Amino acid sequence: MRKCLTYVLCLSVVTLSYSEVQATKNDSYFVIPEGLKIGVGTSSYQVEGGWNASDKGENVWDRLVHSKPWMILDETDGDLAADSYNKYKEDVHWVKRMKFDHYRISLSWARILPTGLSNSVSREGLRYYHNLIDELLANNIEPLVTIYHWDHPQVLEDMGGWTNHMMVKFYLEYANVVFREFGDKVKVFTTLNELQLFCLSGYGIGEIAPGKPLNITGAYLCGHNALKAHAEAYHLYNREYRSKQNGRVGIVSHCASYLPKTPNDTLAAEIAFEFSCGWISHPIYIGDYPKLMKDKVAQFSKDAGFTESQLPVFSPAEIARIKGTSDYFGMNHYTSFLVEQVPDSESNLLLRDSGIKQSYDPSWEITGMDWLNIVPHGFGYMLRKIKAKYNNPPVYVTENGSADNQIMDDHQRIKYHFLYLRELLSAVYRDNCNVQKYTAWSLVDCFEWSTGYAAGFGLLALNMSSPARERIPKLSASWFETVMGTRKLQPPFNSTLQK
Ligand SMILES: *[C@@H]1O[C@H](CO)[C@@H](O)[C@H](O)[C@H]1NC(C)=O
Ligand SMILES: *[C@@H]1O[C@H](CO)[C@@H](O)[C@H](O)[C@H]1NC(C)=O
Ligand SMILES: *[C@@H]1O[C@H](CO)[C@@H](O)[C@H](O)[C@H]1NC(C)=O
Ligand SMILES: *[C@@H]1O[C@H](CO)[C@@H](O)[C@H](O)[C@H]1NC(C)=O
Ligand SMILES: *[C@@H]1O[C@H](CO)[C@@H](O)[C@H](O)[C@H]1NC(C)=O
Ligand SMILES: CC(=O)N[C@H]1CO[C@H](CO)[C@@H](O)[C@@H]1O
Repeated sequence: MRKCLTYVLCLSVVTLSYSEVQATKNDSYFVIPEGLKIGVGTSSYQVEGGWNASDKGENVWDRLVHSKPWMILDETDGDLAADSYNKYKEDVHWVKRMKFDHYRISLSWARILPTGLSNSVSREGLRYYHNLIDELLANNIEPLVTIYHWDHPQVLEDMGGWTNHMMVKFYLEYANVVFREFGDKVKVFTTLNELQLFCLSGYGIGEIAPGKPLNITGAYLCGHNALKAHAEAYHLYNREYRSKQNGRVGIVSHCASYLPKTPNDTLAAEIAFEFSCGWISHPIYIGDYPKLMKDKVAQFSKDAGFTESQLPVFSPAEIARIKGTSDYFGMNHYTSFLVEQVPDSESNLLLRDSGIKQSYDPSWEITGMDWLNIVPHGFGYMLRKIKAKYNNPPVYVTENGSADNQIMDDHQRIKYHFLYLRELLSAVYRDNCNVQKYTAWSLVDCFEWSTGYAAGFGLLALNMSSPARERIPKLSASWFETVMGTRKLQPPFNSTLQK
């Protein structure tokens, strides 16, 4: 890729027009306010490696990559990944170097509980996470800890995993160990990451671990149990830990934006929202599954010859138990889609039941992942929608990032974060959206599930041909360092960080 010397020359490379930079007339919108913290994230299976270190148990990802390597685009695995199990100090060094406020990590269930259950807790597993968290705190970086990010123990999967209602109890035992061990140091916990994705892709389509193609029935069952597990963990924290530890507990929802293909079709956008983001946010913020979703699935099930709706039913007691179980609205947002209502939807598994078809606007710029278009206004749309629908909860954007194909001069990633952060700042200043955290995905190129290492989201690249897995900063790392150093959104530029 062509190097460019000044910001103006960069414009042609990143196709960021002058008017796009100027679009925010009010310059004070570029200042990052006191109450907005900016950080970066990774997750356990995607970076740690050490898959068989000490007494760690096997998890569903270990099983999938070893038994069905063809399910990963480049037939790679997370056995070594970024070797963060051994190189966590280097990761923290870089987070510090870029002056980020927080680092979002997740814990490996099978590393902490090798048998999946709480009767045997791994001392080595606990030690690793204590070391990592202590290193962050020593460097004045806030740890955001996700308890479950898709890598549960295989032994629990052998009992049905998230389709077994006992998973609620297994998860609660694990969460209890986590709160007890780490709650003195960690003040932000996330129970589950992107329930929609691990249920739809893991148990509906079966394209990620545990790789079970159980159709929408399996996905809804997974979601039902996972929502209950989340709520029980929240209540456990309230009952046993909150008064001493004084932290915040929430869940992270996958909220892509669905924009009406024709301006008058706002119902299509509403249906698509309720089937995706609303599937888990409605039970937590309003109570029960969204009515639109219940009605549509009931009708679809009937038409398909089922005697009952494929969407399980919560009892009134369960509805009450789940409602209100979140101290913040955790949101992962990457991109947007156009939606329209069609008689026979051939859309993805989830939207099929809704009669919605999704597509892209051909004018949107695509990135290294074909589903990921750069649509900053869709991000603002989602932030305002969450404010309006759920009474302006504190929002933590827990993931947001753009993919490339091992490009070091990642102008497009800088452009992405510039435009999305600018949109976020407008939502905060102009629309009074209560956004408190923004987290770039990801610190380092990592194992991107079924894509393997074929596309990286990292601000740092990895030398994959070296067993030492050296971290090499991309251009976006220095851009973020400047943004964080000045606490002001900066136009794209091009000086690279030195180690
Ligand atoms: C751990 O797995 C690696 C392959 O990733 C293998 O080479 C090594 O022998 C294993 N170690 C143990 C102790 O099983
Ligand atoms: C999934 O379920 C729907 C509704 O019953 C059915 O039309 C479809 O063929 C099923 N798909 C697979 C792959 O079984
Ligand atoms: C929206 O408007 C278009 C063009 O006027 C029309 O074809 C379409 O049927 C309308 N859709 C809805 C849902 O009203
Ligand atoms: C610019 O934004 C700041 C912060 O929200 C606000 O106080 C100020 O009034 C705005 N100025 C104009 C000209 O809109
Ligand atoms: C990656 O590692 C290999 C093997 O150690 C080394 O030859 C190569 O120079 C490294 N590449 C970079 C970009 O550091
Ligand atoms: C579809 C999607 O958003 N995928 C991303 C979700 O988040 C994980 C990290 O948890 C990324 O690796 C995926 O690419």
